Amino acid sequence: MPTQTTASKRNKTPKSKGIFITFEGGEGVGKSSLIQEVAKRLTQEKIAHIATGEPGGTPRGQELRRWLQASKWPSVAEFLLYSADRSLHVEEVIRPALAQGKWVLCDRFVDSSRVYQGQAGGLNRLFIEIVSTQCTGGIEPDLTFLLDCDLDVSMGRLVGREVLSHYDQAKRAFHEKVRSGFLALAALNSDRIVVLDSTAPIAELVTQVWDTIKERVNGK
Ligand code: ATM
Repeated sequence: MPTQTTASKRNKTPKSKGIFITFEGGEGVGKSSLIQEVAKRLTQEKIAHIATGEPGGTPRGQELRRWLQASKWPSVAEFLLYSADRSLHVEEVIRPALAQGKWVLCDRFVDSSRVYQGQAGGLNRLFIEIVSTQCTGGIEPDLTFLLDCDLDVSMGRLVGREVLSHYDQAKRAFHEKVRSGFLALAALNSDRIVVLDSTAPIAELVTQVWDTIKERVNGK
């Protein structure tokens, strides 16, 4: 079963001034386009923010991203590389931005490890939670948008990309596990994770994101 992040657990997160919003989902679901559009909206609203993502949110993280994509890693080593990337990202980018009162829009975070390495990859869940807590120092997203999409659509989008990673080439069964893993995680964390139909027009998705932000993080 996916790990549940309860509201009470999140309340123990050290208080930060900014708002931390993550975007999750399988590959080819359109996370980066949505993040760009939400960032534009924040700029219009004169809200200080950054858009970042994992793996590769720091210069050394970019190196780790190259390693991760260059070959297939044993599952524990792979998870530890994602974790090293996350630890650098939190310390060098996310925590400082939140402390300055900026909103952080982040393409993937711990939920990706929970699903790709845990649900789909079979890595021990407790191990993932313990290492991830050390890497994040307890920082957790205030809100997460899960872009969900039928596999035929998302895998069709991937075909248009120039370089296919080893993940892209993996069997459809793996992508099915990823999709169902994310949906299960969302069902267990409905106070934090909002599921969006990624086939909806982008303008509609931005409106949904904006309405949810106003409703859920209002008054933080
Ligand atoms: P993007 O294509 O969203 O940049 O993600 C790169 C890959 O990293 C993605 N591959 N696929 N499919 C998911 C994978 N990933 C993990 O497996 N675990 C993690 O913790 C993170 C952050 C990413």
